[in-house]
Amino acid sequence: TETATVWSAARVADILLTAERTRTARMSIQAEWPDLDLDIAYTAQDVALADRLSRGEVITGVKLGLTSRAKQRQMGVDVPSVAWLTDAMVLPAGLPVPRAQLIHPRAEPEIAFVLKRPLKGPGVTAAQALAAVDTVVGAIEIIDSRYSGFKFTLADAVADNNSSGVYVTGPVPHRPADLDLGLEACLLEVDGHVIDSATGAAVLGHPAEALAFAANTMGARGHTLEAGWTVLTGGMTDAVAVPEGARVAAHFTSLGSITIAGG
Ligand code: OOG
Ligand code: MG
Repeated sequence: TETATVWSAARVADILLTAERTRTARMSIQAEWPDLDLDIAYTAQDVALADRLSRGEVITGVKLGLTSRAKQRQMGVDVPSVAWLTDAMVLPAGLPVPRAQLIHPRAEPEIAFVLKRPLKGPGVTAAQALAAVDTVVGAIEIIDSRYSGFKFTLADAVADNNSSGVYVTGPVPHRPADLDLGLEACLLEVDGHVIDSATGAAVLGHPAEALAFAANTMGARGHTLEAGWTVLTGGMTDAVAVPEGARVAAHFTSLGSITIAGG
């Protein structure tokens, strides 16, 4: 006789952390457990975070998911989401993609904020969010879904910490007041060929809207975005697969250039 599977947020977290550790992609969890909703998914995210912290990792910030039309179209999900960043996800500038840790890495250029003051929603506006920013930097995020073929629902992706992999931040910090972030452009290159481009306005109209969304969504769950944290505001363009031996670069108008070897 078959025992019915007992699903819970803790079980979802355990499945996805095991998939991450063993570099084994799996099918959508929501396909197996239709009751997996956004609430449970965010709880699974927090359970997984507690596990990461128990292994000695330290929170470095948060990352937005699916904040641009490009990403929403690519993934077939049109609702933004937020997830955790820890120091284990920091890729120091100049190092290659840590391919041995990842399943199927994809790169995406992002605009990132470093906070000088805590931010806690609900009710945080984009202007209030921007006033809490110390510096703006360019970033490349290397995402890595635990779902085969990056096929997932919104709840699946949230439970999977928004496909977190590693991230590298750029070399030219600016004060937010010195830039028009809606107009800050980025060229995405693979092996020297421009394959996509976007400006900051691709991110919810302005990256500060993504920061406000993060503060409000985390705030609804009782979490504060802390001073010193980095906030990745979400991929500006489609994410691109990072072939072995390739070189991916993001060139920003004011925020400098970041190059990552595919490993
Ligand atoms: C979900 C995570 C998305 C972003 O910047 O949109 C994300 C995915 O596309 O796998 O990090
Ligand atoms: Mg991203």
